[in-house]
Amino acid sequence: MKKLIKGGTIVTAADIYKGDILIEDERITAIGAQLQSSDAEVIDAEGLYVFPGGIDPHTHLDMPFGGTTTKDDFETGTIAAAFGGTTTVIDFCLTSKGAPLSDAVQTWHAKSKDRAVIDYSFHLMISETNDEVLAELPEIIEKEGITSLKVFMAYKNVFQADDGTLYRTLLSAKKHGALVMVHAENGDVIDYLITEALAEGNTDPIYHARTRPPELEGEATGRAAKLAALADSQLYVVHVTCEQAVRQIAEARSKGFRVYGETCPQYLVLDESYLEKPDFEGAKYVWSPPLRKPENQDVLWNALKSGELQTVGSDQCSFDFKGQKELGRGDFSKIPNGGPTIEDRFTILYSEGVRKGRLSLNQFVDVIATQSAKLFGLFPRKGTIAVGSDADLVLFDPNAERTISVANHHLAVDYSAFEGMKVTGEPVSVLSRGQFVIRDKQFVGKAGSGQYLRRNRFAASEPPAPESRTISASR
Ligand code: DUC
Ligand code: ZN
Ligand code: ZN
Ligand code: ZN
Repeated sequence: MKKLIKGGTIVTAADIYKGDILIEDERITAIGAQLQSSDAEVIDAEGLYVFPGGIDPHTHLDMPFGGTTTKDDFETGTIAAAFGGTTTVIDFCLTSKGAPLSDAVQTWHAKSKDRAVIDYSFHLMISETNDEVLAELPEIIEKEGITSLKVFMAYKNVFQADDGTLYRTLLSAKKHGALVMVHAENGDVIDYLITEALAEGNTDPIYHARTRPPELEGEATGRAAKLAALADSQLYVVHVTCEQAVRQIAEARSKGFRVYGETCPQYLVLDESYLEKPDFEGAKYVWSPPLRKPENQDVLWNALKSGELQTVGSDQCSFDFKGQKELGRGDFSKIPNGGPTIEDRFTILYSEGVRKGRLSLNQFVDVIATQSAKLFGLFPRKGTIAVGSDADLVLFDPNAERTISVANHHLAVDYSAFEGMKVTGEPVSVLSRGQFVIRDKQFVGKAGSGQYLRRNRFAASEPPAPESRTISASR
């Protein structure tokens, strides 16, 4: 069955225009003014924006962490994502030392296959670079289309890899066309600060932030950027929270290095003071890196606007307050890190970004979809509205007003990180490959209808302007 979306205002990262979109099967087959089709279902989009479906480059669904597992899985998580205007998620596949990478990938396929309601892909965590791993990697990149690798510079004795592992991953990624992602915090020093805080009896959630100061994010970001430059490879820094880290990324880019950065909605609109909420409620706001002082928010918005940061990921990683976050009562280091953000990423960026004049409509589409499609090998199939692209579309009412709350969200988790926040703009209908997943604000999709996406190899579509490609000794 064909569909004809009529009368909407089509917005891509480059254009804004009124037009009709014809969909046949899974793809867009025509875009134009006053399109006609005798055998298409007509969908009225008058008064609505038509955006490309959001791409969330950073989720943790059904992920074991800190002795428990995220409350939301590939079914509840992708349903909530769809309600929020996201049609593609790229989740982090965790690996275990000593086990084949392919085992981990199969585990992630099993978690997602019959559950996801929108399309999805995986990044692959690298925690060691011995001969077995380096031998298996090219095959995984080729066969699974997993063209992004994640290295943790923090979480000592859990996920943390050393600099040698990061460097060898960067070299291998360059050779095989992958993008290396880093969680950039100095895990060794954080480990010391946590031990010291607990020994002094400082056990409340606020000490999560005090033991992970922004200097240690800036330091690790700069270190990773310099290793990427030395390896002549490419680097993507996930969840950038602070000025110190933005500065390191901007400096590397100004020298022409392929260094990219992501921030998350929570760092744009929440701050460190949330960790001081009474009755242990601060635990709801424990992310790593932590929420920062409010002055960092302007730095992050400005970096999105200037293009120093390219993307916004949710870092969706939800744990119930009851029974899960509570594991850290009396010891902040045992609070599972992460929060529910997948459903609100798109609307918060529109409401706080576009409506408040911090981003143009085109910039909004760029950071919410297009840049992730380009960096992670999905463009132009995903991330834009063009003939031949997948019909992943969001029909968006720019004037709808709503209050974010656990009472109306679609996740399984028992709280909202943005409880009480008033937002303007809401997805009305969402299509994934030509099929409605959300129609008139109702879920009409099906578990298992999301497809696994094999992605193209990394290709720097717009390398930063090379000013000078020498590595400076200073940090
Ligand atoms: N940060 C979080 O907040 N959650 C899980 C992983 C991470 O790095
Ligand atoms: Zn992380
Ligand atoms: Zn994460
Ligand atoms: Zn997370």
